[in-house]
Amino acid sequence: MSHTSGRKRVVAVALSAFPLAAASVFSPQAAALPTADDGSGLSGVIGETLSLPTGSDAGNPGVRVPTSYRPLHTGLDNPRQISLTTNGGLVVAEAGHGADRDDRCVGEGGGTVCVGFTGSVSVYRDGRRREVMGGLISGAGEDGSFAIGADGAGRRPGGGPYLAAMTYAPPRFLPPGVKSRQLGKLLVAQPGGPKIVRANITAFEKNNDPDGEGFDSNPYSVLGLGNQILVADAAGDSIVRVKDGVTSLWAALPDPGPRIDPVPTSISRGGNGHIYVGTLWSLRRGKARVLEYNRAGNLLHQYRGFTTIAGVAALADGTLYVSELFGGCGFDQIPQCFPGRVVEANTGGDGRSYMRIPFPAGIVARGDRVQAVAWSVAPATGFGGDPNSSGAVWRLRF
Ligand SMILES: [Ca+2]
Ligand SMILES: [Ca+2]
Repeated sequence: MSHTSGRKRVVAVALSAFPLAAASVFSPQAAALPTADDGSGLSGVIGETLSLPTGSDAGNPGVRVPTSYRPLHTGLDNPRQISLTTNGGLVVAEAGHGADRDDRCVGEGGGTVCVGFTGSVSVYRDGRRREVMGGLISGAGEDGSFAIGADGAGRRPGGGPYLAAMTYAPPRFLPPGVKSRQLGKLLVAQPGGPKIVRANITAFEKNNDPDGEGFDSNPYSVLGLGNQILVADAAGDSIVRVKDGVTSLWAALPDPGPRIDPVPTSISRGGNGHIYVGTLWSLRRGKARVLEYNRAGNLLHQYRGFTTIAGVAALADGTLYVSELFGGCGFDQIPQCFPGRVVEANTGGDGRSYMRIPFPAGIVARGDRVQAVAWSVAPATGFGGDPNSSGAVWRLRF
């Protein structure tokens, strides 16, 4: 495979694997995903991404290019959401690397998706990894990149079982022999214990369709609170509440109009107790927003001017740390520069600063101690097979 076609495949899989409202690797559209050479189907979206401006870093007033990062944990399999526990643990969702067997692959060329049970939820404490949920369904490209599956993970502040938000795919798009009972669900488990379905998030979307645009579901991020659990349905454009065994709508995201979807990829609790939601905003550069809600689900503020948000952390003093999955460099600059950056902003609207981080996702902050996922679309074996670019958690210093 030539370098060029390899790069196109990366783009195609990237766009199919992330929760665009109408495209995921498991979706009917993706089953017919073009190889990016035939000029049809998703190529319009692909073209939009490839033509993203490359000098956009200079567009932020007050830019300073901050300082340093240090890998804390490497060798992770498509790490996504991370969250802190009250006793200092870091919960990490790993979407896995797809299948370990060739007969678990469907599709052809750049649209090939391999499905297995390689996803997990782990807790890191004092540098040690402890898996608390394993055997989670995972779909990925043949090389294990751009997986989806266990995209969200966390724990309620009082402890209790760990939480996993599982992506959705129609069962008919799974390879023969692959069971689908985890898909679209909120799973809970005690360490070493059985995985239990706590709620069917996708069924809520199917039955209620909060955005009125038809059924499309991809549970992608989870937040455990004292008396409720919130799940962001990235394709449903909603935040679903699970409380006392009942699933209900916590918030429908603002509707930006036809042809654009908010796509909530991330949800976290800020230092002020409010809830912050990060959005992909249909991959529109500079258009993505952070939404701030009170605990009842009322929208308080919107912070604009971001690109493809995949993680958000908010400090009590108004500092925001925002992961921009495809911010900064474009796909056409790989391998000289990889897409992705983490932005330090604040709710007062003053200057922003940024750090180039390849494909960042989950992010947490306590004081000035910022930890973010890097290489979130890479398997443990590394992006493009380079072990230096395995999924990781980095410590950032702004
Ligand atoms: Ca819908
Ligand atoms: Ca929508």
